[in-house]
Amino acid sequence: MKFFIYILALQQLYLQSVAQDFDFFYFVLQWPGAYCDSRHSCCYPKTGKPAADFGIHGLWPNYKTGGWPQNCNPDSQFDDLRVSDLMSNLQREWPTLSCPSNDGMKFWTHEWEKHGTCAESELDQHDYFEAGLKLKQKANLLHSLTNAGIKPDDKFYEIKDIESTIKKSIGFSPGLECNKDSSHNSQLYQIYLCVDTSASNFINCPVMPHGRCDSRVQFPKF
Ligand code: U2P
Repeated sequence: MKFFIYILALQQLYLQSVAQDFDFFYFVLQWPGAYCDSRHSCCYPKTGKPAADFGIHGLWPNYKTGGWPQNCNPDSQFDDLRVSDLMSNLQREWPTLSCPSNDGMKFWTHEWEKHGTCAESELDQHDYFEAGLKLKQKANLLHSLTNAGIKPDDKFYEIKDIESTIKKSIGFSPGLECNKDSSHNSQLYQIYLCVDTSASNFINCPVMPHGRCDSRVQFPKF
């Protein structure tokens, strides 16, 4: 009998650990012009106005059936000492835009504690942030878009042209998310790229995020 209970307890432990697993990541980049030119407006980080480039929003573990795990390990808090070698890159590539103005710690803490802790089976804190930085470099989205004539100049572009340009460049279709500016124009806000569980290769999206984009969208200046 004791042996039976022991086996049941082991099985329970196993199920709990598997339940926290995930199938792929969304690597989410945000266009600062669209973040700022919307309902919530924005505040520049204390380190100054970010570059006119996509910034990292997050690297989010997801399930291929839809949905995602979050806040998986309350014992694993964000510790800036673990990413001290990445700090200037984080400030440049993963800038916070929320108000009031701050140095980014709050944003990275949120992303680590909500999302990163659900991928700890694959990446520790340092590797999680480093993976985000490497993926940003690998994607090089603004470069591909501007090369194809799609620029952040307040003009409107066909959503299918944005999609096909990114597909041509990274090999896989992105998910696109739009928001509305103060005149209710649909504008390009976030780009979702799907990434394997090692956080190093782009893959086909098992499930696409809901994007709310019109067929033509504005690419706002920043
Ligand atoms: O879409 C609104 C917020 O929901 C969270 N989100 C969305 C999609 C997904 O796959 N995973 C996920 O976490 C994001 O929350 P945040 O990380 O910003 O707290 C997103 O902003």
